[in-house]
Amino acid sequence: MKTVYVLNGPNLNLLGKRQPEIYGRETLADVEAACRKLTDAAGMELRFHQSNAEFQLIDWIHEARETACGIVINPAAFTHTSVAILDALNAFDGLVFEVHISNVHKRESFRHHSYVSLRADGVLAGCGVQGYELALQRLIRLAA
Ligand code: DHK
Repeated sequence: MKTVYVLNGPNLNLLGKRQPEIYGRETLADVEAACRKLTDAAGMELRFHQSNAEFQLIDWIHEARETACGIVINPAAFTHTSVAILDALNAFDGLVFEVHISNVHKRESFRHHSYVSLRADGVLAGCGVQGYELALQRLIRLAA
């Protein structure tokens, strides 16, 4: 059975409560349920995680090296700062899709640059939490 990781960075544990005018009212549990529907239907295993700690996200990416065919990642604020997450993703051989709930290009200029985009096979921004499903659908199609 193929395994897929969906990783979420800092503050996404507050999804649904934090700035709903930007990030919407759906929770991370709603996102996980939607992702699980897709991986179940594809006969894949889903490992869905969130952390506020950079090292934890890196450790999950390292774990994925051994086990997974792809990673969907919303690195949240680490998108714009973390060379360490980019380096970890560069050490991963499978598919990588980067998701942003909001359209980061419509927001402050410090959100326009992404280290992770240097590695990502695809980037989804501004599709709300549906971006996770769109990314996962693409990953599943490519990995099948
Ligand atoms: C989420 C965050 O927490 C921000 O730091 C990013 C991203 C955008 C999102 O749109 O999902 O800048």
